[in-house]
Amino acid sequence: MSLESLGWGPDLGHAFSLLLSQSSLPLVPGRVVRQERGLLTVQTSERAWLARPSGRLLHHATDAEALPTIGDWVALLLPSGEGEALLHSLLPRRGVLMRRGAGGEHEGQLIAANLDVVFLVTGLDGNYNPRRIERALTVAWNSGAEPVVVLSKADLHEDVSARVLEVQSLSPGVPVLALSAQQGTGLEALRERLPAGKTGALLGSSGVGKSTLVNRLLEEARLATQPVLPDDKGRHTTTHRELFVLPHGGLLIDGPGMRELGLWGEEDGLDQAFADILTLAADCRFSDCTHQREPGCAVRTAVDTGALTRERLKSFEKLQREQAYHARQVSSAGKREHKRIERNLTREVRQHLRAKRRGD
Ligand SMILES: Nc1nc2c(ncn2[C@@H]2O[C@H](COP(=O)(O)OP(=O)(O)OP(=O)(O)O)[C@@H](O)[C@H]2O)c(=O)[nH]1
Ligand SMILES: [Mg+2]
Repeated sequence: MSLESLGWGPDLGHAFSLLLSQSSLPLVPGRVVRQERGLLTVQTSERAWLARPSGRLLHHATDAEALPTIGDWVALLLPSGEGEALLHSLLPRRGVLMRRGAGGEHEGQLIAANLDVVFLVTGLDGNYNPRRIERALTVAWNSGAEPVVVLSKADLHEDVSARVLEVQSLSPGVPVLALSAQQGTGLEALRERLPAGKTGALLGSSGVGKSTLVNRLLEEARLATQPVLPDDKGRHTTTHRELFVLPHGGLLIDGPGMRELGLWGEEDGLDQAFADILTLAADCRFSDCTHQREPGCAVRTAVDTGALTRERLKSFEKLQREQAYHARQVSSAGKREHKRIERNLTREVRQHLRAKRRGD
């Protein structure tokens, strides 16, 4: 398999040559194409290798973001015979898709790296939830990739175009596609959003039909899929992440369904996901208008006239609060870390001075 068919380009080539010139090791480039818990599979131009991050890489990783994930381009050190390859280092990323870790508030969780497109999949059955779409759009914009909303299971809804219009109003400037993986309709529009060599990821709750869609695009039933029961909160049929090379050349990542998408990071995804509100706010009398009680507030006027729904404004404010709260949490965690480093440094300096005084 050529690296180009996996999305390799001149920038990566340059970064890799630079790495080679600084290292005496016989490193080989490849892309992480499968991730199952800590187990990574890296595809090189020759073959797929099971790979383990090197001790050096783990040692220098100060947070979760610095660890390898699906979609990453990496430099491998191959074993002399069979066995695992050593994942020596990550090549520079174009962006990462992250959410807040489900367990701890201070940890981000990597979903994928180097994405061009994030397909936010929502089922047109019972799964539809506008607030969830707004949240997912914010997370997707934060990754630096282009979001596309995919309304799946279009065969189960009698007025698909009305739903498409409704979702378009929630996602200004974002393409909204409706498709049925079961019937094979609407797939061409998705392929057009994922040209050859570009990487996309499917993001959506369990049971929305992500793997069914991949099977349909691959033109073979390669992935396991499973019916959703009426009382089901999601069965998590897919348990690992995998990158597929589709027949038309696009690259698509499927993974386990995700119910919660906590905001992570302080990127400007919120401003992009709610660009309509920001445009309105530019006309508020006060530049620091909070859209609560100030006179001359263009945002509240839009709510009063029905141009903006109250629910959408609430959703924006809620996500803003979540991001601000989280940013404070991160900065206090950052401060603690800083203090710890300072303490260690002071100790080292003291030891050094003491040693000097002793004359060693
Ligand atoms: N009617 C209809 N059913 C579909 C469609 N696409 C998928 N399904 C069904 O939805 C169920 C769940 O599909 P999966 O592809 O397993 O869903 P998933 O998103 O991969 O789920 P996880 O792997 O758990 O995240 C299966 O029974 C599919 O047959 C569709 O376009 N129309
Ligand atoms: Mg699946």
